[in-house]
Amino acid sequence: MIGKWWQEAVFYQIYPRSFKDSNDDGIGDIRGIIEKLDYIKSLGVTALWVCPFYQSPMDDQGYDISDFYKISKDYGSLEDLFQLINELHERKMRLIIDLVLNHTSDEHPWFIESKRSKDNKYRDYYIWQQGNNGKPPSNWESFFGGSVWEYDKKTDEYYMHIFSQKMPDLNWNNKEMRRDMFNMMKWWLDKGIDGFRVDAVSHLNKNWDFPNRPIPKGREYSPCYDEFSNRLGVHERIKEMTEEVFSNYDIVTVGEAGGASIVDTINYCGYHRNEFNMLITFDHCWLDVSDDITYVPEKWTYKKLHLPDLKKSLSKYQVSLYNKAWNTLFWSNHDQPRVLSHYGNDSDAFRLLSAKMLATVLYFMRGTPFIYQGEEIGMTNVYFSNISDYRDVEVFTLYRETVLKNIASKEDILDRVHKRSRDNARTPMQWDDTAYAGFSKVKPWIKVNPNYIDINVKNNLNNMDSLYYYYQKIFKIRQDTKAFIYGKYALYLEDDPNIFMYTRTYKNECYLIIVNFFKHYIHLQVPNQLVNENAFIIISNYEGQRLNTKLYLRPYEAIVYCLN
Ligand code: TEU
Ligand code: CA
Repeated sequence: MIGKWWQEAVFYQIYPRSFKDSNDDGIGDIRGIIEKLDYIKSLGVTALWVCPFYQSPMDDQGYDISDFYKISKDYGSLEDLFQLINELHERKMRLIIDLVLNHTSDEHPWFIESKRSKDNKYRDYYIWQQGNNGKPPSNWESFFGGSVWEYDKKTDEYYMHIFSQKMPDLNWNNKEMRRDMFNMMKWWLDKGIDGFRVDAVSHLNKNWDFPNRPIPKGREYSPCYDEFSNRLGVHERIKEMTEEVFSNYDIVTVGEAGGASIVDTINYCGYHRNEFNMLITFDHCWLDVSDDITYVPEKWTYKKLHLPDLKKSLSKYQVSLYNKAWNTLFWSNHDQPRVLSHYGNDSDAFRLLSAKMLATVLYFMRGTPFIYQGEEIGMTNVYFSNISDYRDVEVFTLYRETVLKNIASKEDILDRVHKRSRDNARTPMQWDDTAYAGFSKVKPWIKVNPNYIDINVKNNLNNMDSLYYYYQKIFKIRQDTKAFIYGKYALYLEDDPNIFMYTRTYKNECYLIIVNFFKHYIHLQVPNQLVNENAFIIISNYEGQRLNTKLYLRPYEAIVYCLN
């Protein structure tokens, strides 16, 4: 299947709280997005994914929704959102919005009712269970740390929350709840949006036997995510959603399913599955976590990246999904550290080169690019020295479960937070070098990264060699070259620890992508069959070098050759 608009699209992800503040209250908003649409469009972006802007107590920055039909006062009004849709459509761009189905806020009227008594209509909208002799129903660990169960005194039962305590999980076995959710989805689609990114969808189905599972040494709960992730039953739910809602609209749907295997992925978004159009998974984002989970959950662990692991991970999806399903291509989002600090090199000397290398290696692959705000200007992780500068509930639970329980030192935890925290991606967008980076005229809800003086949109736009123009060029090339959209992928030198090299082939066209992933100089022997006298360079991050059987690659050098 080829030729769908979303296969040829370039998505730009916006985290509204941190993008642009239009009314100077320190919080980004919908009108701020509207102000910047021309900036985004000139990058070559054709569609936006905007993270949640619904009414919310903001325990998890809006993923905890207390009214699906209202816009948070922080972000504006429904009229603002309708204007955003219109302004996008006038520019021939599209909008997908976040659809959060796994949970609501504990301040949602459904949950307030649900808590009231065991026999009210909404009780069964959530997952309530009796305790086990004074203990929670199971020993499962929440993604945000601590137990997935929270005790409720009034009715003497526990409710499940796989994220924060303020995000009770919905019970997708309940038919009325599903009907209410489908109506909500239709309501939004009737407003003219072009699709959904479906949040945490892999968790809609749980193991209702709630078995206790082994607890790793030194830890309190069991990180047995498979009890509530990517279980087969979830596909029945998604199929029903497609039948009842999605299939009646000309839209795109992108599911988010952390931990989905290749088989799972094809189940979620295979061309003939009637589920989603694409899937977001994180295999390639987690290749530098270690198994040292003696006192912190896996996501806070670290080891050095082994490049062949990354090649294997990305290539596996490139190859296995061919003719079966369509890939998403992304390095970062609002839940990941900044890729430039994560897999690149954020030092002054190598920032630009490594950022261009990362863009080259990923965005010439097969699939739809999803870039994250600030990636195109080279934003980096932030290294706050105080825990109190962070805003993410996940950081607070980590701190509570380790430092406050005397399990780890403050320094240790801060170092892990520097590497992994989601707030790395959530500092305000850096527009220029004026106070607060031109994001707002007042102190923002989270501190600006101090490197905004150098790293900002204004500097990027004033320099033809900048990352912004490099991204623009990549997207232009993709748009003009079907081979980069539909061409077949083949990996070379899969065990080489430094070089990432692959080809894209389509009809009689062939392209060769070569990058040096690290900072040392490398002698590279290019396989003979790829070397061709007429090869020429399409894009590179240095003064280019002609294709030859022997190449000497400079730090982070990236080159794309046309071989025909
Ligand atoms: O993230 C979901 C998420 O991180 C997990 O579902 C993921 O699949 C898991 O870590 C895999 O092991 C989304 C949002 O992107 C995030 O910002 C929210 O905090 C979260 O859902 C809850 O809504
Ligand atoms: Ca604002």
